[in-house]
Amino acid sequence: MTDPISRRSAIGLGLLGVGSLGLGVAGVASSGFRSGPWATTAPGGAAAASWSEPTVLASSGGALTCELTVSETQIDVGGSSARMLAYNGAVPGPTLHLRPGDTLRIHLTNGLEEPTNVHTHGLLVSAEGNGDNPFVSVEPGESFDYEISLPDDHPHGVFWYHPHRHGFVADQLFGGLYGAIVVDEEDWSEGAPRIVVVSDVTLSGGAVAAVSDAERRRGRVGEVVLANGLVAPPLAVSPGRTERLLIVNACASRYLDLGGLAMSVRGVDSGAFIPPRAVDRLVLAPGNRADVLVEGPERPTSLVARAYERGGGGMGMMGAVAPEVDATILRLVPDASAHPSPVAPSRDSPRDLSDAHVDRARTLTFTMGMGRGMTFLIDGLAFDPDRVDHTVELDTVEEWTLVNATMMDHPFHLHIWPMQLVGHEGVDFRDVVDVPAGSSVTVRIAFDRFPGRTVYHCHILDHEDLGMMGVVQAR
Ligand SMILES: [Cu+2]
Repeated sequence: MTDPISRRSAIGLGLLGVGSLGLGVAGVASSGFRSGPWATTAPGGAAAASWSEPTVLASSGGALTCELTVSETQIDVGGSSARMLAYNGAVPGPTLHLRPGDTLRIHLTNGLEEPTNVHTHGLLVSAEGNGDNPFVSVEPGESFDYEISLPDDHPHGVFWYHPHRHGFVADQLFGGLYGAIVVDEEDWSEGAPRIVVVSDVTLSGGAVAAVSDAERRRGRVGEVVLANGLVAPPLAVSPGRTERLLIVNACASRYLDLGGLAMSVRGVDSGAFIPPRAVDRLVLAPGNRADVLVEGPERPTSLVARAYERGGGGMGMMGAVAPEVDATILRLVPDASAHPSPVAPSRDSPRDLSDAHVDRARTLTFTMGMGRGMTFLIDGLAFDPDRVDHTVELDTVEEWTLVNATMMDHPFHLHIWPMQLVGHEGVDFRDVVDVPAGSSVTVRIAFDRFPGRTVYHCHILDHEDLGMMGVVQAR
């Protein structure tokens, strides 16, 4: 391929726009990143594990039928062992490889002592019945059969799944429940894109640490950052060759302010960037995903996540929480014998809504206040699964202005329908749109299919569990 990394810029969350932010591209040492406490060694001082990726479950003949069993399990995490929550005994859970038009059938079995369910984050599918229905509750010891049909024109890219049972989401995700979904037309037997599921966790006494009320209000951040369940794993890459990384931010609250090397971003969330955007900084809010090309370096080079300021830390009512520190996500290690991942053709974005007729405009406002404990509200209301907050007409385009009237950033996730950022260079579709403290962001949404009822919410999952979620019905 031609060198895509000719123009340095940054892809941020809505306000950064394009322009050099001056981060170095030669790795941690020269770009001013501090090393996190787990940057190069695993807990206990053991050497970091070798690279590995989750098991792949691939569809065939138009369907993927699989079992996902949720249980508390002993997991090896960066050289130590801890009790975590797992899909099929692994953290992350298996990668689901699907094609447009496929039917995904998941037999979900709940081996926990609390309810759970599963959400296919970013998939353009029905939210009704046993589809991607966030109102399903699978009780302890019970099973549920999901059947999720992808349309023939489903966007290619990386998506993910995680629990979405209100009240338990942050605890279950932080405990280890997440996995990648990739939709494309490729045959991976000849080589596959690299899956990089990034998560964070705090371990204590051989288990996932309990979190304080202050951490819930702030949005919990784990001490250890994991890539595919590993601490700063080494990925062998051939110098000068292109490697394709499909990155998922599966952290419960942590923003990933990625840098340390030059990246060519082919897309974020459901949107494709054509041509790819050359950047040396890429910020992924919780729930965001990215399709990224990197070039094999001549020297070992780390992809790092800088500590990100998301506001609220100085608020007295938040209570004391430990500061976030920089972390190494993975290390690219030169190896001339390494096989580079194939780079699939660029995909189409959803229909550009820049010039679309807007049928209706709405404003949604996030607030926090003191009630019995701190309240996290949208339009003055806490989540009620029996209330419909907004009813939208099918086959219309709406413009939503998301107003953040608080002192903390809130990443806004709408299920089912992608949101196009208004007033941005190029076409930029997101499934999670960050709304920084004290600001607003405007998006356009085509409610062009999938009648039914689903949710929108803050993807700092503690905030969602605390009530920052609403219900939208399309009809
Ligand atoms: Cu929030």
